[in-house]
Amino acid sequence: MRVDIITIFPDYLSPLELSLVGKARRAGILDVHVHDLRSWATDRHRTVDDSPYGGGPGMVMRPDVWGAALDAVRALGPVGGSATLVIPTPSGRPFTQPRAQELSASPWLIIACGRYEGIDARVAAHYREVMPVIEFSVGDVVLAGGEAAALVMVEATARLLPGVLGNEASAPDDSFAPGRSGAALEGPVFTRPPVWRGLTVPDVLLSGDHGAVARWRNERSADRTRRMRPDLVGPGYPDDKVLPLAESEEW
Ligand code: JBE
Repeated sequence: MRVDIITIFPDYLSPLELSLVGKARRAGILDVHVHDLRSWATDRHRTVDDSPYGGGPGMVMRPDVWGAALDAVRALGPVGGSATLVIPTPSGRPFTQPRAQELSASPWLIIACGRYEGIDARVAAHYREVMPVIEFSVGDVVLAGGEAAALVMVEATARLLPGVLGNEASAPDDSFAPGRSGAALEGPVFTRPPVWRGLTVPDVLLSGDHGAVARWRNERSADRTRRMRPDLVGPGYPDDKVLPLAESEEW
C-alpha cells in the first residue's frame, strides 16, 4: 500500500518511521511519502491560507494551493492508479475499525492534512468528481490540525496489512473487531507473577480449561462494554452498515 501525506508540518509525521509502521515500511509492505504543502505555494511568503469568506475567526486553507499539491501528488502514482483522498476533519464521519479495514484494502491513499479552520470546501467537491474522497474524524475532540489524526489512521490501517502483525491471529480479537458486537471492548489481561502486591490473577485463567477461559473473557468483555461504552450496545451498532467510502456527499 502507498500513502502520500500532504501537510505544512512534515516533521509531525516522523513517528511513522518508528515501531510497527516503521517496520512495515522497511519490509516494503507500506510505502509512505510525506510532502510539504508550502512547496506548492506561489508567493514570496509561501502563503497557504486566507481569511474566511463571510467573516468569522481564523483562517481557511486556499483551494489553489491544495489543487496544485493534489494534482502533483496524484501524478506520482501509476498511470490510472486509483487513489482515495482522505481528509481528516472534526466534521467528518467517524473513523472506526471497519473503516480502517476498508482503507487497508486500498492500494493508495492520499491524506490531506488541514490546519487552521480547515480547507476550502471546494477542494473536496472538486476531487470527488475524479476520485473517492472521504472526510474522517478520529474523535469528538478538536485538534490543531489533521496530522495527529493522520498518524492514527495510518497506524490503524497499517497494522491490518497482511504480514505486518507478528501474530496474524491477533487482529480478529481486537476491540471493535467486527463480530464482537455486544462485547466490542477487550476485557482485562494478566501475566506473571501470579501474585503482585497482594493482587491475584483470576483462578479460571490458571485452570487450563480453554472453554471456561473463553466464556470468562467474553463475560468480562461484555460487562466492560456495557459500563464503559453503553453507546456501543443496542441499536446502531455494529456500524459496519454505514455508507460505503465512495458515496457521494453534499457540502
Ligand atoms: O479528527 N480529526 O480528523 C481532526 C482533524 C483536525 C482537527 N480535529 C480533529 N478532530
